Amino acid sequence: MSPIGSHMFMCDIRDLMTLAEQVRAGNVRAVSRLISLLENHPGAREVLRFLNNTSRRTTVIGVTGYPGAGKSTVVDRLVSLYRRRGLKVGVLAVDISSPLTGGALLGDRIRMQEHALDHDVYVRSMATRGHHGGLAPATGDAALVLEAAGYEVILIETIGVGQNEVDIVDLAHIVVAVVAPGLGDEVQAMKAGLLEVAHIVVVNKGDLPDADNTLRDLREWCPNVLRTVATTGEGIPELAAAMTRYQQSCGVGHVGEARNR
Ligand SMILES: Nc1nc2c(ncn2[C@@H]2O[C@H](COP(=O)(O)OP(=O)(O)OP(=O)(O)O)[C@@H](O)[C@H]2O)c(=O)[nH]1
Ligand SMILES: [Mg+2]
Repeated sequence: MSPIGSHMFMCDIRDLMTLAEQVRAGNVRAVSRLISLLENHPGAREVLRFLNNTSRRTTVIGVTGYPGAGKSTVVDRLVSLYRRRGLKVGVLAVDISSPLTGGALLGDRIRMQEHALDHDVYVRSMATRGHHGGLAPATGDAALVLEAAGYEVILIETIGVGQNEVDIVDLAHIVVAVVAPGLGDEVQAMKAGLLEVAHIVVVNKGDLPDADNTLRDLREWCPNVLRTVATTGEGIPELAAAMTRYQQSCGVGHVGEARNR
């Protein structure tokens, strides 16, 4: 057996295989343990080949946009919607570890408490640790772990700042950009970067007076623009439907369709 890792961490390949097996059985503790392992010890990536992800049909949805646009609120609503359809949902919230979002994580946790007792919802925040591209280094690996554990929809919340937002495209089947009305210059900057990679653009906070202008403005740039009011849930079923349509048109799996169990 080949031990991997540093002196701080030794893990027998047999232990990793056992852990992978527990993950595949849907064991939540094993999921958390393995993600932590992957975050802290790149050597543990060897485990990924034991996850046998080949036959799964997981949909990975990236939700990105400026701080405060309402990403977490949109994600929370989508979690509820997919749960009502009987799907297991994983959420990876990438924390940019910046003063900008200082209090946001706590807010996310409080909101997500509604799902805390639901065994079919897994929520985890991940730190970017200075990694560029708006994702934490192990986000992709964490998504693979959740997929192996049988999560059918994985929502990745990440901050998009202009041109930095490229990694999410490699990771997610669908990228949703969340924009709030009245951002002005920020929306202009997003057009150059984020909106180019987004498959669907959501103008959230559709209850604000400036929402119509922002919608009109963005529709000149992007065919797939929707309005949501995430705080009330307005527009969320339409967003889910738009994602399903997008996936069907691309022939990549089925987003959030209820399955016969
Ligand atoms: N008026 C209004 N407020 C909203 C709406 N959606 C979210 N908010 C509020 O906007 C604030 C930010 O929402 P979040 O969901 O935390 O936004 P976020 O994009 O995840 O923020 P960060 O993670 O900090 O980047 C919260 O106070 C929400 O209650 C909406 O549709 N209308
Ligand atoms: Mg958030």
